[in-house]
Amino acid sequence: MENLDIARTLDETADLLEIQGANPFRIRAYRNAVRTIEGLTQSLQSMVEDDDLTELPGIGKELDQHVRELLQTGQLSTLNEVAREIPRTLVELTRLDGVGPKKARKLFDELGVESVEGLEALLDAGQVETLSGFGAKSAAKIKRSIEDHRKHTGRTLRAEAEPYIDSLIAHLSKAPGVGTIEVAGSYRRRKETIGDVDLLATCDGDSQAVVDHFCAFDGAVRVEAAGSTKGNIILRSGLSVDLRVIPAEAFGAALLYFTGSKEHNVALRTMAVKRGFRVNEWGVFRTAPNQNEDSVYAEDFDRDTAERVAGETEADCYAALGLPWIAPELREDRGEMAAAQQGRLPELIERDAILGDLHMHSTWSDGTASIEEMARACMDRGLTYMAITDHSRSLTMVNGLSPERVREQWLEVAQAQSAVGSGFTILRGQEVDILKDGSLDQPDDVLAELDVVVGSVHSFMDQDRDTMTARVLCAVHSGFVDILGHPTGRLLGRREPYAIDMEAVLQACLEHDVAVEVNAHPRRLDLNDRHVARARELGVKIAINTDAHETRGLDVLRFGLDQARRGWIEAKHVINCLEIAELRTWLLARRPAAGA
Ligand code: DGT
Ligand code: CA
Ligand code: CA
Ligand code: ZN
Repeated sequence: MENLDIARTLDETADLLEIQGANPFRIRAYRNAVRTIEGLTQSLQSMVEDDDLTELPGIGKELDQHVRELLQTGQLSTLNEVAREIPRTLVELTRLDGVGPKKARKLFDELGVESVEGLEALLDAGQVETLSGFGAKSAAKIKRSIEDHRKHTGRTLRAEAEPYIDSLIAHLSKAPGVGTIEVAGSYRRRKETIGDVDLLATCDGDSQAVVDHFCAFDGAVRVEAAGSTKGNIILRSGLSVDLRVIPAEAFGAALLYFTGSKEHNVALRTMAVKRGFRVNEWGVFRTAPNQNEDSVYAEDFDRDTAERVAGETEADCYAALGLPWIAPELREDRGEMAAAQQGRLPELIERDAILGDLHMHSTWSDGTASIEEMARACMDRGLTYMAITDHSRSLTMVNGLSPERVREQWLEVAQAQSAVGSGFTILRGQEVDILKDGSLDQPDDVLAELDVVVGSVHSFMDQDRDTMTARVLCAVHSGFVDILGHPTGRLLGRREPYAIDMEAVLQACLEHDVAVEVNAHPRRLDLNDRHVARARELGVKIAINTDAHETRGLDVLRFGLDQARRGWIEAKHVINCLEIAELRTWLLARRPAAGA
């Protein structure tokens, strides 16, 4: 079992225990262990013999036993026991917006609901709204979240696939005769979710041996296909992985083809045909000019007379067509072909360009680290500034800050600042709720004294489009909001974006010089790639923030960068690429004078 499979099993056990109503401390112990395991760089399998796992944070005797049992048997008896009382399918119910563990239990106990499908049937029959604690409104909400949920099943967050892919590549690199290995497909294009994984490899020997080695991956539960140059396996998580073994001289052409997107491939082929070339997964071919130009498919040209002009690397293939190499993030047929032809491809933002992080939480609200710990973790990651942005008072569930507590927090910010020294700057920020009516969840004097205000919607997300748009515009017009946080409120695979006129929001952000956030959390990643591209087109500033709730949460920055790159973003568009002095100048200039 991979670390991630162990973490997943323990997490599921915790979910079931929660539905069962077990002791919250016990549940938390499981969750802490999950967090620790997810953060390990070594495999538990390799640690279990020599190391005492209880020395790891969050792993006590019980969890140590669980990990050992899972590694030895692939099973967890505790999970099996709880599952006798609570069907495992109930966990899926708790993932629905509007159904927590308590409601799932109630639906199971009183109506015998065991699955999302079962729940849907009872919703349609009107049986849920009559249950105490539910009502028509909450039934309607659950109904909507079932629809949201449906749209996403089958796709995997790229961030969740990443560790599996890393171990697959490590495994594949030990195959006999294997050369270059690359991940193609949507994963390489850095899409937020992926349908399946497309691996490519070269080999200088027997390609069948490489496929066989691949199929023996111990994370595979099923081998779907194992041909001489192609294999497909299914991982425990359900993720499907394709492998294609490619001759080295065609690797670039194959990488280009299987990276896609399909739309980019079609655009590329169309252009190639016009210039007297054909492109397929084997290479770029020069063809006689008088061939049928109607079809862009490479199959219908005469292979014997065509001259193969490129194939070994992607750059060669593009160059043969007179184009610069196009970054995979741009390959969506959204103008990249024209930009490449005209020499105006963007200089996509890189990790090193990010100097600070302007959205994160501490123990003052729902974070797990102190302000100083967050600051030091940012410094470890090479940043030179940060804003601490805990929640505001209306979010009582997460201990949101009252005006009094905000002022108290500033004392601690000052202490943390002097502790870390002047080489790093801690800005006084806050994630201020945009309330139901569009007003902000702090009095003006507090807002005016904050260095950075991230304005976000966290409640009443089911408002209709006009109401929601007016609400957010009101906050943008207030003059106090510097950054519009996670602007659509979506949670990938869990919750759809709220209904909002993003064009109107972006226009207003432009007018009031408010930056929009690309929230780097892999489940959020809003703005999405198209909205990011539109913001760039309009000239709206972008912030790429982690929204970290623990020090490790700062590591998600790269997913935000990926999303920004998919929206053609360069460092010059991003406010947290500014040096602190420049950033301060921007913040001060747009802040209404304090007390005025
Ligand atoms: P996914 O897996 O749904 O997240 O998206 P992709 O883009 O990874 O799509 P996938 O796995 O079906 O195929 C990988 C790439 O292979 C795709 O981006 C383009 C190429 N490809 C696959 N099938 C076709 C096809 O029928 N026509 C063309 N032009 N390209 C294809
Ligand atoms: Ca794919
Ligand atoms: Ca595929
Ligand atoms: Zn938030």
